[in-house]
Amino acid sequence: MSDESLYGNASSRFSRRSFIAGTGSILGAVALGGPALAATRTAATATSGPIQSGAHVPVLVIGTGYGGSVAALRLAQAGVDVQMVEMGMAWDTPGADGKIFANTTNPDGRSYWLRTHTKQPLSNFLGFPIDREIPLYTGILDAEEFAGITVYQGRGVGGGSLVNGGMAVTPKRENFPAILPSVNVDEMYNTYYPRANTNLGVGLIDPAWFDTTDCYQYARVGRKQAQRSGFPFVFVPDVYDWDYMKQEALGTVPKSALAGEILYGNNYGKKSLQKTYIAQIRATGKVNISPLHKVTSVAPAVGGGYTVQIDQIDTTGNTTTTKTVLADKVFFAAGSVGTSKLLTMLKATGKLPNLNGQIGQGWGDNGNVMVGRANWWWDATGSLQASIPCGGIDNWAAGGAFAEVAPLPTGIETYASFYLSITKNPNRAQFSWNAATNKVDLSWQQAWKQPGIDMARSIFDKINATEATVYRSDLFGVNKIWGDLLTYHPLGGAVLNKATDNYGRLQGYSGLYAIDGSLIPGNTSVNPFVTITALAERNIENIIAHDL
Ligand code: FAE
Repeated sequence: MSDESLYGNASSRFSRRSFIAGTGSILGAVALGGPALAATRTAATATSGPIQSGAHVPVLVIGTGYGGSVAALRLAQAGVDVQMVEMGMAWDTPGADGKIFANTTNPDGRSYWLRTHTKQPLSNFLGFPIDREIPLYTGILDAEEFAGITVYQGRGVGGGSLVNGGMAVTPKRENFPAILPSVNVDEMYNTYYPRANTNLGVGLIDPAWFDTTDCYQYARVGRKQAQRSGFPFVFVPDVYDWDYMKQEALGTVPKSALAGEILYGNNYGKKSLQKTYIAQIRATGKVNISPLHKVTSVAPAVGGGYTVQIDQIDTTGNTTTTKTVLADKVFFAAGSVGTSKLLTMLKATGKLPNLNGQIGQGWGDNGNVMVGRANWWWDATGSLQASIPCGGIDNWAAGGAFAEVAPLPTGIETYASFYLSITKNPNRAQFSWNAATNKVDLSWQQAWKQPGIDMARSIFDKINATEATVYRSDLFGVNKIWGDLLTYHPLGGAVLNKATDNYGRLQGYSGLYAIDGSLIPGNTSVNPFVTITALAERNIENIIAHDL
């Protein structure tokens, strides 16, 4: 069966989809399709399956990433029926190759969100472009393009947890006040970070195994070279199941990290939200998730609550049905970009005019820049590379950069060391509504990456000098050293204690909340999802205590 037939047949895949279905959460025995929202306020028949037009729901959560999953779980545990609405797919059904997710080295329709051409973060190899044609499909990785920057995001039930490297890093305590100045540090480090780490299933690689396994030769080269230049190398926790990876190396289980899976999903081994928070959510029986449903509008309803417009889409992105539901409370958990775009549009178009002027502000790229270095032949990095990074170089205090030693799982020896750096880049952009295009723009400029590049160079110029090596210039174009046109870590746009109160309640409207990466003003000093999760745990506890 061709990729086209596999990943182009929207309606059959959609109808076969098994929804994560709870009970009692859709109050759906209502007149469908009519302008009868008022009548639905009395309707109360529980069903499962996709959310029904005309439903009246106590809580609607937009998005199923980290923030949305924490909110839904804690609300359900507090006895509240929750509807989660997710624009991406459920990712619970294998394709014709028997796998749910495509391999990083062989992208197909499953790999990209509504693109006919891949947009790989490493666009070139030996200078040659490696992007290729793929069928249009609601795939898992969105490479969303704004002026000057491509923002990579996960699409589907589980959000970014489906595509990320699983690096689960708690920032150093001394860095926290600069990350979220209005948040009590003791509470975060005594209660909410531990809670997030436990629920996410965070663990560390066995250092003895690290020292001997072929698949981390690249990271051992990274460690040796960092230390020879006087930089601390630190192990980085991850949500990958390290025991599973050991079995992959022994050949006793199907391979995932050792088969190069990461960017387009891990079929085994990684504890994405589907296996952690969302599994717990299912167990409550009080949460219903509607995949391939995109929220397009939220506005106050006559008589209280909010009218939410939702487009149900097929796997080519076309709207098949437009639904209107009434929600008493709405949680924006569509990710930094998704939440910011919605709120900026809703404020500018008069749907939520009382949102304050901080909406859309304070957006940053977590200082992401990528770079490769060419090693000498005696520093081979290995043809087998685990796709899950496990260590980084910490030069945050002295040089403003934390560099994850990243894999290049090409299956061949490249003699390359590859790094994703998180830097203290101070530049912040703003989302704004463009009435001419009916779209939200982001004011980022390509030149704004330069401080991040300079900070990353505080590490790699020194390593190159010590090792007598050079930068690779063939990975991001022809003669282009820095991967400076992208970010994996969008943060901000509805910043805590500015666009919201100190717990995520959106200013100007009661019953509307932001509870995702949009709350964090542009930088977390490390990879962000543990902080997003911990902050959501903190905020939802306060919201449940006071608002429900
Ligand atoms: P997110 O997880 O993005 O969830 C938002 C969800 O909302 C998505 O599922 C969207 O499809 C959905 N959505 C958006 N708009 C709508 C709408 N209008 N209607 C319905 N649904 C909507 O948000 N972070 C780390 O800490 N460690 C890593 O190793 C790491 N690696 C990464 C690698 C890659 C390739 C990428 C792309 C990201 C990586 N990240 C990593 C970042 C991390 O995944 C990201 O910060 C979090 O996923 C953000 O969590 P949120 O809850 O904010």
